[in-house]
Amino acid sequence: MELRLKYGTLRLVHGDITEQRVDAIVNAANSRLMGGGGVDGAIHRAAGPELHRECMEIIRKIVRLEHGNAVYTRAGRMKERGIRWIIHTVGPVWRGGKHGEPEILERCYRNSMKLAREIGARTMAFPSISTGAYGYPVEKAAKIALSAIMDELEKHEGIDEVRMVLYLREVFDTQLETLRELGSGN
Ligand code: AR6
Repeated sequence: MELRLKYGTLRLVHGDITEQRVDAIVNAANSRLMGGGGVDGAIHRAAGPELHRECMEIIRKIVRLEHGNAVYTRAGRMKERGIRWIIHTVGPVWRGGKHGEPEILERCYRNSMKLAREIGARTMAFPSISTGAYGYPVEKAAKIALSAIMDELEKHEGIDEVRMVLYLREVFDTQLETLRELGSGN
């Protein structure tokens, strides 16, 4: 499903983010940019060791990436697939919802899109940040993710397409339902 907003299109895809032909893919990273499991592991494997080296250079400068913030690196071997940048953001760890988790998650999406505009990425892909190892409930996360992306695409010029790439069928189905609800409310 896709939804056309003022400055760009939001599209939902069931698939693997490392296989998307977009300018930038977003990584659900950790504060140390160490690589890990889930989508982070898949991105590091696909990009190769150069990505880890670049991440460590960033950590030498900033020590840690705070939850909700975003930085970018090149895409290592994924360059061959047409991906130019990886935007790394750290989602909130779910602790019941009253510890600022919704605000942090929203900032992940908005800051990643701001960074994409700054580096000139016109197409980008997001995973469902925080809904794996960090335990954020999928439906709640879908509302925040899609509302933030839609709002950014209504307000800011520069990104032509944002793809939400959902790896698990049930996460895709939840996002689809949420987008239908949000889209019809427009
Ligand atoms: N493409 C797209 N989505 C994927 C892929 C893929 N190849 N693989 C998994 N997902 P998670 P988090 C989905 O755990 O919750 C890491 O160890 C997955 O099904 O990757 O933000 C980091 O280093 C889920 O829906 O990220 C951090 O320590 C979504 O990606 C921590 O996990 C997010 O799940 C971050 O946890």
